Amino acid sequence: MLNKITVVGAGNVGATVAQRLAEQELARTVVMVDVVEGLPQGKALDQWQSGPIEGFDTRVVGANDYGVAAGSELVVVTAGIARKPGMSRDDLARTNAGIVKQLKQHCSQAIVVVVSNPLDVMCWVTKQVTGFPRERVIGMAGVLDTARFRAFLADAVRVSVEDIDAMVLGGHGDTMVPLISHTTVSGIPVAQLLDRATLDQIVQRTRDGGAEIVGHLKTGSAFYAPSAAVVQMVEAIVRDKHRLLPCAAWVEGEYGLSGMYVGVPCKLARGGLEQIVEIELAADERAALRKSAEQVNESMAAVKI
Ligand code: 2OP
Repeated sequence: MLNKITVVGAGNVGATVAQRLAEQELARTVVMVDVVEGLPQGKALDQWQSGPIEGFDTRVVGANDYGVAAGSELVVVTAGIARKPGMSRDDLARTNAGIVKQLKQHCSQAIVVVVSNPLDVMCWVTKQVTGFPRERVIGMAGVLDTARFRAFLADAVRVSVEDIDAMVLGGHGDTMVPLISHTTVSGIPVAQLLDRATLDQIVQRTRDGGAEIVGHLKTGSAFYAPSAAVVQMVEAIVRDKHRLLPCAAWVEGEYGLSGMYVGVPCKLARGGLEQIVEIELAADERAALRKSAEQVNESMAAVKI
């Protein structure tokens, strides 16, 4: 276990991440930082008091400034402000950059897992502002998108979700790339079990996964699956598991792409991103990944920090 993990943001995603981290005892102390007075303190106290029932000794602490977060070995960034009418992308990036600056100052050695949207651009802002190497700035999206894909596939095939092995690459948005060619059900290629029309429907539902939930909640977005996805990545890092998971990583030539964050297969271990693993893709998947990366590039170009 680590000594200290900080979660920036005590909203639904942040607070659920903190609770899951504590339940898995991934750190001695989990710090939740949020600008709203009383919110992180109240939620942290409540979570800490669930320890005797859930059986964890992790201390959860809430704060409104980053002093308590000092020296964290790992930071999960869920905070950020949503774009409001009249706000430009630059306003958005600047405000989010302000959050990240605090991290650079107080947690200079931390591995940062970024969750805030727009995900791929926020990863880039974090890397730029902190100057941290790519090993220490990783984005969460692929694990979530893959979980949605696996859930829908398991439902269609009528098997356990545990039997579905899959990976979704690309940016976290409409252009994400579920890899049908590498999706198996207990080793059986999924195309042998589901017809093309069903697979296409599932791919589309995966792409719309976040929006489908916003459609139900109206004033909020998903947080149970996103927080589970973050904690799977954190666990891989803390326990040095060398897990191969789809994450947003800074590419330097892998898949023929450079200078952007995009979802690719990543090995996660104690140092953070250990390796981007290059695999053979079907021609349409490679083209889709390139298209997705172009879109991330356009979003990055539209932002000045
Ligand atoms: C999601 O996909 C909002 O990015 C979040 O649910």
